[in-house]
Amino acid sequence: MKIIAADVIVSSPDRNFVTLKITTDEGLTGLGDGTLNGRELAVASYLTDHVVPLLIGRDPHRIEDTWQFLYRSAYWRRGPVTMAAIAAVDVALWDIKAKAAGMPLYQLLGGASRTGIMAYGHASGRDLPELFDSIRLHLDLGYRSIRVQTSVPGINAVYGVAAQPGVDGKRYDYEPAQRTPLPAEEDWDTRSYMRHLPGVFEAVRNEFGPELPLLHDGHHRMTPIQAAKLGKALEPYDLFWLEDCTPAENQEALRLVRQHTTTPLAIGEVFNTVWDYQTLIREQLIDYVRSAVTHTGGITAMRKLLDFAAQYQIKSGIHGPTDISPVGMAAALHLDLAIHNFGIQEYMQHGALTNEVFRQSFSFTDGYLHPGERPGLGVELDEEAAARFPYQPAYLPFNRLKDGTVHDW
Ligand code: CS2
Ligand code: MG
Repeated sequence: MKIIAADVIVSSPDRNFVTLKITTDEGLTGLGDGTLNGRELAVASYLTDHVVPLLIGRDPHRIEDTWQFLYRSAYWRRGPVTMAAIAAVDVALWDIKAKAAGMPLYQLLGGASRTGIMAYGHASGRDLPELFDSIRLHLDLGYRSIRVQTSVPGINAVYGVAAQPGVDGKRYDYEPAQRTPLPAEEDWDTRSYMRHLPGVFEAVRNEFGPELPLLHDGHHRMTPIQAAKLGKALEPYDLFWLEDCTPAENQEALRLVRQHTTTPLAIGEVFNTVWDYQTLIREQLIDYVRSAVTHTGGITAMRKLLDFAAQYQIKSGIHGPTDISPVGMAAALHLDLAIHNFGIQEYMQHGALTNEVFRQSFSFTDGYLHPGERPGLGVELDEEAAARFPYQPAYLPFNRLKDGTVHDW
């Protein structure tokens, strides 16, 4: 079998997506997600201008060889753009191989290790009553694990708090990337946030009881000692995890956090290779690997990363916001079902326009996701529908502290 075409499809139904479609001379096609929020065109160009010419004529079945070729022959390795481009090719090839084998991808990855994939959803509120309503909405939607994000008195805009909480029957919609010519500036103050958050979790536990798994995303904003202090303050509320509590370029920073708290830690959504995790995994400094298949070199690389993590009893917590396309989500679900060290899967639901462009076969029942039984990934792209939604420039916001200093968003 030979690759005869590779098309890069950039579309913007509810938000921008970059999809790679590989076609073989035997009529099989495979899809891969290369969406990098706010930098989509960089990956589209990397694919179109540098990778696609290298794919034509190749044997699509040689996935590992193609991965190594794209990673090593580029000379310039790692990084979000390169690894998203490699991921798009890798996932498309796994889609083709599973279709050629006539089985859903998870079967090719070793078969099912569980009957379903526990998912968590995003609840948020500008105040406690709105937050409680949002949690109830997600319980009604079938979620059995909930991420809690909340506004903070004195701060105008905080990550993760939905513009429309969905209480009035509208879809719960939090899309951080705004279709604006420049990034929106948001304000931040860590001390206000750290004073406010423990009280929110106390109220949520009082309202919903001790069992409901609760997660929170610190979104890279605290120093190591602040993260240690917050982790400790949240211990009475038994969080499933505290995510991205501090920027982790300096992996050793987590040693200080670990010294002070037993709150489980999840990190990695902005990571792109196993190398970003070496110290974190070897020294048991995290409990969950947060990478997305789309941003970490695809299924081939993610499986190796999760196998490494498994040696340290560290589990998966794959990144699944709406800026991971249904193709990237499907790839994650097949991996989630097959691996042993599965922890939890993030699941933000895509909008109606996105579901018009991407026809998916995964299901969500009583809190559990399943990739479905169709051969391959189980996602098809409607190219005519995709063409109706051309790319629109969009940026993620950024933060400034009260004194004007740029801060992690
Ligand atoms: C977040 C993301 O879902 C999460 O855990 O951290 O929503 C993140 O902000 C976006 O993916 C950025 O594009
Ligand atoms: Mg996050």
